[in-house]
Formats: sequence, structure tokens, C-alpha cells
Amino acid sequence: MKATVARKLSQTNNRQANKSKIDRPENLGKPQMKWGSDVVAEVTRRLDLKYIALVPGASYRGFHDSVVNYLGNRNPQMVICLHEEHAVSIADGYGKVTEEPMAVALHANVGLMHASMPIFNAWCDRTPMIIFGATGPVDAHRRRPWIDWIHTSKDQASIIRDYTKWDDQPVSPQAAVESVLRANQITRSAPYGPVYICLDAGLQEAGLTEEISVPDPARFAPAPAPAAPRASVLKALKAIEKAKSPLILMGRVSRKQADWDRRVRFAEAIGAAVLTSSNDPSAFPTTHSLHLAAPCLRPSKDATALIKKADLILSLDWLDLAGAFRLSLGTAQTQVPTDKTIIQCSVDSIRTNGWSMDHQALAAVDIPIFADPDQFVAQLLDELDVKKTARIRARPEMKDLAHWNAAAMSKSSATRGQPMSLWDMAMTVREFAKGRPVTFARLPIGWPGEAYEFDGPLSFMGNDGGGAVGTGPGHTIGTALALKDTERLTIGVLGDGDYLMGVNALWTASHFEIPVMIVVADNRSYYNDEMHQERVAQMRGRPPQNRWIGQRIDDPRVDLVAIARAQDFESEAPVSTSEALAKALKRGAEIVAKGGRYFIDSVVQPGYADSGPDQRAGDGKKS
Ligand SMILES: Cc1ncc(C[n+]2csc(CCOP(=O)(O)OP(=O)(O)O)c2C)c(N)n1
Ligand SMILES: [Mg+2]
Repeated sequence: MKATVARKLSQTNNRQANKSKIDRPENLGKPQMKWGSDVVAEVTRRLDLKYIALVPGASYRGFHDSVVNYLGNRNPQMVICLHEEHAVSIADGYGKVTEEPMAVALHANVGLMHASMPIFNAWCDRTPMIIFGATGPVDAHRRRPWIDWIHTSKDQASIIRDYTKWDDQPVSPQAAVESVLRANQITRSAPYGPVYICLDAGLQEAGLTEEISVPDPARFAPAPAPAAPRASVLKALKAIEKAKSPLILMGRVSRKQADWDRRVRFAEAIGAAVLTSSNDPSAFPTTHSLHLAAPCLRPSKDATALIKKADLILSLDWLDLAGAFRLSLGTAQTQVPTDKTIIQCSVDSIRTNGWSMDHQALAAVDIPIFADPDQFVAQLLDELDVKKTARIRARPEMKDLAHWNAAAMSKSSATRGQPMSLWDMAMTVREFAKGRPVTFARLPIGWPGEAYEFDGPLSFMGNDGGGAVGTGPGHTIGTALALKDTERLTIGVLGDGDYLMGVNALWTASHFEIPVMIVVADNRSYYNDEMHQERVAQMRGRPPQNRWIGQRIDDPRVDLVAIARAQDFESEAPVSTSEALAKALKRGAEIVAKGGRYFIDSVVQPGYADSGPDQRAGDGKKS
């Protein structure tokens, strides 16, 4: 085994040396801006977009040529993918880390249709992204027979308009300049989300007939996210100071270390209990003494106790506030609770529409704050500083609930030498990651909240906001792309169903030499849905033992390792005990630290970790 690893490491090092040679065009000379698509490429370059993920297509062959032969395939550099779903998922993973848009290029209507699911997911994730699509030629007279006709659709953006922030189809090169600048401004304005520009093939391929002005994009920058009016800050602070048991629900907040530090300082200053979501990127140190329950999406037993006990709840853009109250307090969806002061800070309301219900149930709120949550925290801290009333004191009435972390540790010893459960696997991964700069790009369904040990804003990138199976590999690779020049080790822990649906995203990581580790919780099933079938059978008095039919991914068993190896990932035989997994993780980390890619098939017994209503049979995270 050691010799194999050494050989692989030296291969990896050789690859590192070749890094600068990926997809380099030749004989470019001094390219001039001469064609419609050159203009689009020129503006894109000035926006400092580093990458453009794509699957090629003739509808945008003009733009493709401009990126390669006019821009020299730099800024943006092409990230070639084997499916449009992966192109968008990679951009989503990248955007979650950087909070910056990556560009994507999609072929006509067919490429866009392939990409629609992860575009919806990026919409739910609130990720910035500039998507270039194509159609036409719009001028029917210039269409090639058959192919140009089937790949021309009127109002192509209508396929995705309900889950993008904005779209356009400019009809002249000068209009395209404005279009790209506006797309950039909109996608980077909070709340973030994907935007789409459809490039007429005719416009792309036409020679320029007039001088084009490409202004400095600095003058078209997005405005900073809004701060709260001072009166609202003071009102909120008054309520917080009066509260005996304040609770902060840390939801969708920024990836910046300074913001993270301020959130910690603020929670400490007011002595609030803190809860974080298992679905969103890490927002607060989970081992902090104020983080009093394991991260969860639907309130667990501990989280429910916290919510019940709180007399004031500050939601920093918590994903599903009314839903959390409904589940923890057993209330109707709106107008409750009435015995707590609710402060909700979010700008999400400006992005809702009538098609997608991802805005969730309407929560009753006493002090609504329309502001960027991290700015609001900074404002609250400033006011506390001004008043010099910062009171760093523990709140015993909340602290007595802080048993989850100790409980996790006492239960953490994974079963020795026995087939692994998901709990065993999670605890082994938790132990491995302790003290290492690991970024979990994704974690699978049923992963216990007790295994979430996060100490920084890049510890965890959150899960698929749109409940979109198949996005895991792309998200992991996009996250790893964003972190590839850092010391962080990117790991995507994925379900086998998720992995298999998105598996040929792995090739892009190998082609682009992105260091990354993928670990599959291999239960050989769409297990989440087995649980649903069991529940339905029970409700209907039918045989629950048939729950596996139409759900098991077995017989024949899929060789997950072979698929990864076929795409040039290093790997080893599947592991099925905690000890073997721990060793595999170490081997993988060595390879990835040298710039390589590693895959681990971690065979687990079907079943979810029993850590709250989230994982109850038939009440899985997805549906
Ligand atoms: C695109 C898509 N198709 C189907 C589903 C329904 N669904 C939700 S979870 C799930 C099973 C996922 O399997 P796996 O990743 O192996 O995780 P497991 O359920 O085994 O924990 C399915 C099919 C979905 N959410 N998204
Ligand atoms: Mg599975």
C-alpha cells in the first residue's frame, strides 16, 4: 500500500509542476476586439471573473472562440464539465465559499434545460452566478437548416425565470455591454442569486461595425447591503437588554472571518444562547459554550428546549423561522409565538416571487429588521460599545441545556471492528477533522448534528438549499476550486445516490487538477425514500418490509471506486469499519495535501443517526 501511495504522490507532484499548462491556447498574436462575442468576453474579463464552467455548444461557438482566442483562456478560464448540471453546481460550490460569482456558459435551450435543476438549487442557496446562454440566430434568415431551428427558442429564459434574479437577451454589442454590467450588479447585490444572459448567435458572430465603449466596471458596482436604521438598532437592543434568556438563531450569514468574530463577540456580550443550522454554512463555533444544542435544520429535542425557554429570539436570516416555531412549539404556522419577542433580520423578502415557495412560512415578527445580518450585528456591537454596557455574563438558565457536546463526545467511540453505522462513520470523520483545516463542502442526509465540529466560517459550506440530489459532487469540486490555493482540505461527504447522480463531475477535478477528497456514505440505497415508503405503508396498513423495492441501489452493486478511478481519482478498496475509514482518511489527506484527488467508499449499514426529529423514520430531510 505504501509503495502505491508513494508512486501516486510523485505522479501528483509531476502534475503540480504542469499546472500552468492546463488548456493553454497557442499562436494568439495580439487579438483585437472585432466580433460581437469579443465585446461580451471583454466586459467579462474586466469584471475579474476567474472561471467560466461550461459544456460547449455551437449556439455559443462565437463566445467560446472569444474566450479562447481573444482572452487567451484566462480571466475567465474555462472549466470544462461533462454535464451542464455540474457546470452550475461547481459555480454554486465556488460561490458559496467566495460570495463572488463564477461564470457559466450553457448551450442553447438543451444545455439550459439540463442545467435548470442546479440553477434552482443556486437560487435556494442564494449564490451569485452569471450564466451565459445562447440561442438563434434570432434572425430566421440566417439559421442553418434543422439544427439552428431546434436550438432556437423564443424567450428562452422563461425556462428558468422563476428562479433567477434577472435575465436579458441583448440585441447589439453595445447593449450586451450594459447587459453584462447589470448582470454583475444584480447577482452581487444581496440577497444573491443567479442571473442569465442569452446571447443571440447572430450577435455573437457578427463583425463589429461601430466603436464599442466598454466603461470601467467600478462605476457599475453593486451598492453595499443595507444597514438597519439606527432607531431599529436601538429598539432591538432595548429588547435584547431586557431579555432574560435571549437566543440567537444564526442563519444565512457571511463567510468573512471578521463577521464571524463579531458574531461571537456579540453573543458573548449579551450572554445569548446560540443555535446554528445544519443546512447552512458554518456561522458560529459549534463547540463554544454558548452553542447549546447540536446544529439542526428541524429543531431537535435540545433545540426545541432552547426555543421554548427563550424569551427573545434574534433570527439572523434563519432559513425557516415559522417552521422552526411550528415544530418546536407545536403551534400554527403564523401569529405565534406571542410570549417571546421575535427580531428577524433579513433582506430576503425583496427576492421572493409567486412561483417558488422557498421563502418558507410567514413568521410573526415583533421587530423586523431589513438589513444585512452581519452589518446589523456590527451596528448592535457599536451601540453596546458606545453605551459601554457590554456584559459578558453566562446565562445559567440556558447553560444547563448545554449537554450536547459532552454527550457527543461520550458517545463518540465508534464500534470497534464492527460494520459501521452512519453515526460511527460521522464520529470517525469528526475525529479525523479535529485540529485540521478541513472544509466540508457537503454532509449527507442523516449525518448527526453532534458530528458538526466547526471552528470557522469555512468549516462547512452547507447542504443543497434546493434539496437537489446530484449536486454533491459538483458542489464539492466548486468548493475545492475556490480553496485550491489555500491550505484547506476540501472534503465532500456524500450519499451514494447523490454521488452516483453527479459522479461524472469528478473528471473536471482531475482535468483541472483540483485537490479534493470525496467520501461516500455508501448504504446502497436511496435510503431517505425507503423511510418514506415504510411510513406510507404503515399509515396504510400495508407491509412495510417492501420499503426497499424501487429504492435499493444494489444487485448489481455499483463499483463506486471504479467510477472514481476511471476519472483519475486515487482510491482503495471500500472500507466498512471505523478503523479502516480512519486510516483511509489519513492516506487520502496525504494525497490531497500534495495536490491530488482521493475517493473513499465508506460502506455503512442502512439507517440514520438517531439524534432528533430531523432523522426520524419517514421524516427525512428531503422528499
Ligand atoms: C433531483 C432529485 N431527485 C430525487 C430526489 C428525492 N430524494 C431525496 S433524498 C433521495 C435519496 C438520496 O440518496 P443518497 O444520496 O444515497 O442518500 P440516502 O437517502 O441513502 O441517505 C432522493 C431520491 C431529490 N431530492 N432530488
Ligand atoms: Mg444512499
